[in-house]
Amino acid sequence: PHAIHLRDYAPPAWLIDTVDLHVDLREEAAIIRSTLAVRRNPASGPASGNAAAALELDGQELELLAVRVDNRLLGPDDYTLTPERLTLAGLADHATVEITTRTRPQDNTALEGLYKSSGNYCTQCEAEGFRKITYFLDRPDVMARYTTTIEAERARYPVLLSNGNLTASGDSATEAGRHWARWEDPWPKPCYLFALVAGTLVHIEDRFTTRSGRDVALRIYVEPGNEAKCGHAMESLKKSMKWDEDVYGLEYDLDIFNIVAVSDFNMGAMENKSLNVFNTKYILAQPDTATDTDFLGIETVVAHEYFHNWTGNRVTCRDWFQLSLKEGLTVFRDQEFSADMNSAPVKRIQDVQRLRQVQFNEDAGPTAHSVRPESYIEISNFYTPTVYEKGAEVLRMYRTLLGHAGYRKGIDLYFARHDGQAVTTDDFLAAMVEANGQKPTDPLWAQFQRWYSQAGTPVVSGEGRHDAAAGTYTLTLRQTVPATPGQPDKLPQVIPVALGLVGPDGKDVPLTLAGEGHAGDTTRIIPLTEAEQSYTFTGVPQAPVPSLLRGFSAPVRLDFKQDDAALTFLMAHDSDAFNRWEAGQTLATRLILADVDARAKGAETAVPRAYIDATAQTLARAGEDRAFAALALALPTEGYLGQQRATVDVDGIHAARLALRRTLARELNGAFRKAYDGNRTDGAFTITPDAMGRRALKNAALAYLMALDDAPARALCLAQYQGATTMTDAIAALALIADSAMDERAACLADFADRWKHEALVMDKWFAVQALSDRPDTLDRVRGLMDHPSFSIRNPNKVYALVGSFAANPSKFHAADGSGYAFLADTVLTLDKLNPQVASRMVKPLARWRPYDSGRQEHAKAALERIVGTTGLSRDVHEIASKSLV
Ligand code: B3K
Ligand code: ZN
Repeated sequence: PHAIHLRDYAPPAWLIDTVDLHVDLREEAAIIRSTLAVRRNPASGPASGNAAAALELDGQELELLAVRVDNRLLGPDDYTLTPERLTLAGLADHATVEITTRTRPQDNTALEGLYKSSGNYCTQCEAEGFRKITYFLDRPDVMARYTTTIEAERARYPVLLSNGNLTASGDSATEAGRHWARWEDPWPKPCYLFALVAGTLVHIEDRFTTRSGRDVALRIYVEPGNEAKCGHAMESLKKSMKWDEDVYGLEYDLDIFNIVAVSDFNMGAMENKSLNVFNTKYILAQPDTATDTDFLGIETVVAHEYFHNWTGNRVTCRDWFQLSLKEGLTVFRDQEFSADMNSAPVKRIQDVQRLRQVQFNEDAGPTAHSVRPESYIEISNFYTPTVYEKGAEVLRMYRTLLGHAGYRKGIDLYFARHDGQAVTTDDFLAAMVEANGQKPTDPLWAQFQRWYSQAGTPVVSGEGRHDAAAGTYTLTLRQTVPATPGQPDKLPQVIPVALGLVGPDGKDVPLTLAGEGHAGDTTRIIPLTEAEQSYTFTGVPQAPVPSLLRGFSAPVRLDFKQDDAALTFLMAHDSDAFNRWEAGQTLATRLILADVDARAKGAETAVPRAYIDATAQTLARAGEDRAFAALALALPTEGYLGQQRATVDVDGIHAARLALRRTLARELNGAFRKAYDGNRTDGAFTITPDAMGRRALKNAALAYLMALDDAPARALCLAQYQGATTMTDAIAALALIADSAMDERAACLADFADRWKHEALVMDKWFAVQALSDRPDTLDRVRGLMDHPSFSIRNPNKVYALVGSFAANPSKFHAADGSGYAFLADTVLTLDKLNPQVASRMVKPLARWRPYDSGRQEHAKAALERIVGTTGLSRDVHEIASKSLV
C-alpha cells in the first residue's frame, strides 16, 4: 500500500455537474445506473497538461455491466478497467457518461458503501465509500447536484429515502409489487454526502420554523417498536437548529430534514445532506434503557451532525487532509452547544478528560499526526481524536485570541467567501484573521498555523516569583513541543495562557502588566509565543497563588512548580471552576504517583490529612454543583496516571489508585453515605442538569463506599440495583457489583441479561461492565462472552462494548503475561476479514506498547508482528500495525 501526500494535491481534471442515479434494489444484488454530466475542469486546463486528460473514475468491488458515452455503448476496448479504476480516454470537453454496475449489499460486512442492516438497505460514503456504489470521481472537491431514483419491493421496503426533496414516486410500470421514489437535492455536494435508505421503518415527525420563516419537516426513522425512544433526539435536533441560528446565524436550507437510525454502523453518525444516518446508540433513549451519559451523547451527536450542514456540507473540504476543517470546527460547535444546554464547566472538564485520555495518548505514540496530516495510507484511519478533539481545541484558541465577537466575524467572512466551495484550513485561517483586520502572514498567525502542521502535545513549564518589596509578581513560562514520528524538530507554538492571580483572601487580583497604566481584568490571556517568556505584574503586594491555563485555554501539558498547599488553596478558592477541579486532580496525581514509587520499593505512603480534609470540603460543598462535585471526587484514571511516567507501572498504578479510594472511603465513610442519602432521586425522571448532577454525585458516593466492599455498602448497592428506575442507577450499581466478590454477582448479571436480552443497546452495557470488571477472571469471561447469543462480531457496537471495553481496562488488557495482547490480536485478525475499519480501531490499544516494561513490550510486539505478518491484511490495519512497529 502506498501513501498519499498533501503536497501532491492537484485539482481534478474533470468536474461532474449532475448525477442521475437509478438504484434498483434486489435481494440478490443492487443494480446502479449512474448518468454523469462531466466536463473538463477549466481550472486544471492546458497549462497543467490536462487538455487531453482521461476521465479516471474510482470504483471498488463493483461488477461493471455497461458504459455509455453520449448514448453510445462502449466495447471493452473503449475503456480501461482495473480493480480500483475505470478510465475513459478521448472524451470531448463535455460528455454524458452512463455507467451500470452491480453490487451485493447483503455481503457487505465492512459497512461502507451500500449495505444491509437488520434487513434494511443503507449507505455510508464518507470518506471513500461512494466508489463502492458506482464509478465516480470520489474526492470532496468534485461537487455535483444529485437526482436519485430508488426502486424496490414495496412490501419489504416501503420507505425509500435519499438526499433533498421527494419529487416523484409510484408503482413500477413493469413489475408487480415494486415501487420507486425520486429524490432531488438542489445543493451541489461531494459524493461522500450521498445517502440512500430503503426498508421497513417507522418515523416520528415534528416541525421547526426557521427565523426567516421556512417551515421544516423533521423526521426520525427507526425500526418498528422504537418510535417511543426518539423523543430526546428530536428535542435535541430542534434545540440545535435554534442554537445555530442564535449563535452562528446559520439557518437550515431545505424543507425536510431526515434522520435514520441503524443498528450496524461503524461510527456514531453521518451528516449526509438532509438524510443523516445514525448509529441507534445516538438516537434511542428512554430513562430505563439509557444513562444520563447516553442522553447527553445523543444531544451532542444530533447537534454535531446537524451543524455539519454548514460546517462540512455547504462549505466542504478540498481534500481529506483538510478533514479537521469540518470536524474540528463541528466538534467545537457541538461542545459549545452542549455547554450552553447544560453546565458549561462540567462539559469543559469532561471534554478535557477525553482529550487527555485519548488524544494526548495518540500524540505521544506511534500514530501521532498533526491536525492537518501530511500523508496517509488509508484515510479512514485519520478520523482520530487529533483531527476531531485537538482540532476543536484549535478553534477554541482562535476564539480565545480573537474574542467572541472577533471569532464570529471570522465565521461570517468564512461563509461569505466560501459558501458552496471545497476549501482548506488555510482558507479558514485567512477568513478568521482577515475579518479581524489582520493578515495570515502576521507573525502571530504564521506561527499559529503550526497547530495544524506540528504533531505532539506541547509542554508548558515554569515558575513564579513574588517580590514583596516591589509589589510585583513575575511569571516565567517555557514551552517545548516533543518530537513525533517524522517530526524530530519542533518550533514554538502560539499558546494562549488564560491566567489569574489569586490573593491570600481567595479573591482574584486585577492584573496589571508592568508598563500598563491601569489595572485590567482578573483573567487575562497571555499568548506564549517564545520558547521562554517572562511577565511581570505590578500592584501585587502579597504573594498570590497563580492559576494558569484557566478553562484549559490550550491543549498542552502544564508542568508548573506549585506546592501542595497552593493546589489545596486553588481547590477551594479559584474562581475558575475548571482550575478548581484541575488542582484537585493534580494533587491526587501526585499522591498516587508517590505511592506507586513507594510500592515499587515495598513500602506505602500515607494520605496527607490536608488532602482528606480537602476531599471532605468537596463533599460538604457538593450541593453547590453536584455534577461538578462528582467530577472533582473522581480520581484521575489509570490511563492518565500512566501518561505521567516514562514507563507505566501497570499494577502499581492500579494498586495505588485503589488504595487511595479505600482510604478516602474509610476516612469519609459518613460523609459519602450522607451524600448518597441526600441525593436519592425518587420521583419523576428528568434530565435537567440538577437531576443528572444528583445521580452523578450519588453514584460517585456509592462507588467510594463500595471500594471497601463491606456489608453495608454491598447492601446499599444491591438495593440500588434492584430498585433502580433509571438505567443510570441500574448500570452504576451493576458495574460495582461486577467488580466485587459479592455472592449475588452472578445472579445480578443473569437477571440483567434476562431482562434486557431484546434491547441490543442495553446488552452493550452488560458486555461493557463485564469487560471492565476488576475481577481476575475478566479475560476468560470476555472470551466466553464472544460466544453469547447477544454478541455478534459483525456488529460494531458489540465489538466496541466487549472488546473495546476490555482494551480500556488497563490492569487486565496489560496483563504481564501478554494474554490481553494476544486476545486482541486474535480478535483484530478475525475482524479484519469482515470490517477493516473496526479492526483498525481495535488495533490501536496494542499500538502504544512503548511506555511499558520490557516483558510487556515483547508480548505486544509479538502480537503486532503476528498481525503484520498475516497475508491479505487490510490497508487500514496494516497502516496502524506497521507504523507502530517502526
Ligand atoms: N463525518 C462522519 C465520519 C465518517 C467517517 C467514516 N470513516 C461523522 C462525523 O464526524 O460527523
Ligand atoms: Zn463530524
